[in-house]
Formats: sequence, structure tokens, C-alpha cells
Amino acid sequence: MIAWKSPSVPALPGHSPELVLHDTAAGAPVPVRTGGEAGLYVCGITPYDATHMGHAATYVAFDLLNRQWRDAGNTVRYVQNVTDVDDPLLVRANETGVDWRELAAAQTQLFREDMEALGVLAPDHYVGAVESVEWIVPAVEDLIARGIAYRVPGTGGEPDGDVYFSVDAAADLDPQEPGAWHPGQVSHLDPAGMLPLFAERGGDPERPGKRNPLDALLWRMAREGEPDWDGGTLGRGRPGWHIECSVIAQRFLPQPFTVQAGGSDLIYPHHEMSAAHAWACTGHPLARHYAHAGMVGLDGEKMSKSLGNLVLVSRLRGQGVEPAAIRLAILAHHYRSDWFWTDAVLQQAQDRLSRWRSALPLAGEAGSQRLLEGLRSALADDLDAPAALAAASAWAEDALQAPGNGTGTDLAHAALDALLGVRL
Ligand code: 5CA
Ligand code: ZN
Repeated sequence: MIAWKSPSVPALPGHSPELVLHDTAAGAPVPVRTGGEAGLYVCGITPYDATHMGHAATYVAFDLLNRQWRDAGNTVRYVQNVTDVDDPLLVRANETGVDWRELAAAQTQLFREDMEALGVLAPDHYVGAVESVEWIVPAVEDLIARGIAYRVPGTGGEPDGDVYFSVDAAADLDPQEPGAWHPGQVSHLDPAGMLPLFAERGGDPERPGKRNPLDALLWRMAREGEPDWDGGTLGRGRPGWHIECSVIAQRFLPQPFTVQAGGSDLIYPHHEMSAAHAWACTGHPLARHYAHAGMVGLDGEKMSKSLGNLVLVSRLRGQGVEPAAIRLAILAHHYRSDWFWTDAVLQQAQDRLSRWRSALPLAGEAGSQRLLEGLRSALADDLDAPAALAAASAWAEDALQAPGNGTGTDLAHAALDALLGVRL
């Protein structure tokens, strides 16, 4: 699929230091060694409703990662998927009487417009689940042939032949190899901790015939009223969710690539299973590091399409809110923290933006150099956007109190644009 139009990124003098990033799998901040070539996969939307502030916060968070890497001199290869066929999308399409393809296309287009407005750098490969079916089928056939995946008989009117991934068989593959996947590698959960999350996040622990309740669906056989595709020896059907991201990442990125990212709701089972699938398919770890953004909520609950408590980026834009202010409101929170959207958060961001704008023409050379260094060191320290905003606000207050001659205006403008994605 086509992505969206990337904003230009101004060149800056010098480079950012090497990034230290909190790695969920390591459970600690770790130096991210890229060797000059970084690979990023950020899990994309399931396009059945418009982009809300939680999605926006996740994509802005990893946009900072992309920008930090580039400023540190890396070439970045960035891949994102669109889960353009999955249960929640089909349910919403049925409820509203809209064709699922039209729903997905319309919401994906709205997402593109939101990302472009927010100044998020576009992925190099933007790949739909539908487009990836032809790559998923041989991967699942191979897992069956090697005894890592198995078919489950139908019960209660379900068709025979849904294919599941055996987590136990995957865990037994070369367990001594460095980088071998083992259950809990990404999430650090034990089976008792996994079970409720698996059930809550699209899994089916109770499905009769599974070898382990935590085995994940790889291929769902065709059912009346659901779209299906040619599955070769699997039979007609559609892919499971985790294998979609795993196969797309395997196809468009080297293995292991640098960072697999998404919101913290994806740690288990999605990223745990994507990593397991990749290890089982190729004998290589999926990614070197796993990074997760906190959950944004509204009125005391996680913002989610299923709860319906949404602040939509497109609605705010429609009300005339400037996208740069939305971006600053997001950046006022550390990407790993959970936080709630409020009107006050947006007001603060708008005030901050206008303060920076008043300061810009007054900026002196030395102050803008300090700003650049402040932004760089904040971002290199686990993408600490609040610290970066504090550095920028200190820069603005200095310039307003002791106006310079504008010799730092261009540098400050470029630094805030390139590193924070905020164009004054
Ligand atoms: N299509 C899958 C990923 S393959 C999916 O989770 N889609 S989604 O539309 O539900 O979410 C898109 C991205 O936004 C994911 O990275 C998800 O982790 C993140 N996300 C969802 N809700 C929130 C929230 N309330 N706060 C922060 N991030 C969120
Ligand atoms: Zn994903």
C-alpha cells in the first residue's frame, strides 16, 4: 500500500549520541548498537475506527526514535503494517453494514492524513495483511511440515483444520542457541500471567483440541460470511494476527532487526508470539530490542475503540486545533508512562507553542547551540521528550528575557523541526 507523505527533515550540524532505550525484553535501558543501519517495525492500526490520541502517541513516540537514529547518522529502514482484515474490523463492518474493504480503506486513509498532519515520518514499507497472505501461507505450511504447527478439528459447527502454533514445540527448537525464543522472552510473564491477557487480546484459550491453551491461531479456515483467500495446502481461509506482523517484518527487514515497537498492550501475546513465529520460521530472533509506549486514556479508562472513549485526531483537527499543538501535548509525557488526555494538556501545549514562537526571532547563537545539545541528550536518554521540552522552554525563556539578535533563529527552528518534529 502507499504510505503517506513524509515531512522533510532539516540537516543539523554534528550528530546525536548513541541511543539508550528501555528494552522490554531486557527489562532495562540498553545501548542500541546499530552499526549505522537501523531497522524499525511499528505495529500499525486495525482500521475500523479513526486514529485516536493513543494511536497518535504511539506513532509519535517511535517517530522520535526514527528522528534520533537519523540524527545519530543511521540509515533507517522503517516498516509498518495495517491489519486490514481481522475480527474486530469484520464485526464493525457487519454492525454498520459497510463492506469491510471500504471500511478499512476509508479508515486507513484518515490515518494517513492524521499522520501527515502530525509530522510523523512515513514508513518505507506500509504493508496490509491482505497483501501479505501470499507470504504467510508458505510460512504456515512449513511450520506444519516441521511439526511446529498443527490442525485442530472443528467442533460445534466450526470447520475442521484451523491451524495453531505450538508454543511448546517452538520452545524446544535449539533452546541452547543464543537468541533462542522461550515463552516469556519478551513479556516476562509466566503461563498464569499470560492466560488472562491471551483471552482478552484476541486469543482463544478455551478452544477444544489445542495442545496448549496459549497456542496462537495461524490460519483460520474459511467460514460463511467471512472473507477468505487461497491457502494452498492449508485450504481457503485467512491468517491469524501475530503471523501477519512476523512475516511482514521477516520480509522487509533483516533478521534480527533493531527495534520491534508498539503500544504496551501488544507486549503479550502479540510481540511474544511474533517473536516466537519468527524464531520458529527462520532460526533467527525477530528483533534485537522491543520497545513499548504507555497507554493513553480518557476519563479514567484506557482509550480504546471497543470502549468508545475516544479523542480523535481528525476531530481535533476539524475543530481547528493545530497539529503541532497535538504533537506537543503528546510529547509532554514520557512515551513509557500511561497518561490521560485532558483539555488542560492541550491548553498547556498551545501555550508552550506560542511561547516558543515568540522566542524564535529573538534567539541568539549560543542559546540555540545549547538547545540543540539539550534536545539531543534528552532524546538519546530513552527518548525523554519531557526533558527535551524543558530544554526548549528554558531556551525560549532565556531568549525572551535577554533577547539576542536572531542569529540562532534558523538553528533553533531546524533543531525543533528535525528532532521533535515540531515546526514553529
Ligand atoms: N493492528 C494491531 C497491531 S498489529 C493493533 O493493535 N491495532 S490498533 O489499531 O489497536 O492499535 C494501533 C497501535 O496503537 C498499536 O501499536 C497499539 O499498541 C497502539 N495503541 C492502541 N491503543 C492505545 C492507547 N490507548 N494508548 C497508546 N497506544 C495505543
Ligand atoms: Zn503487529
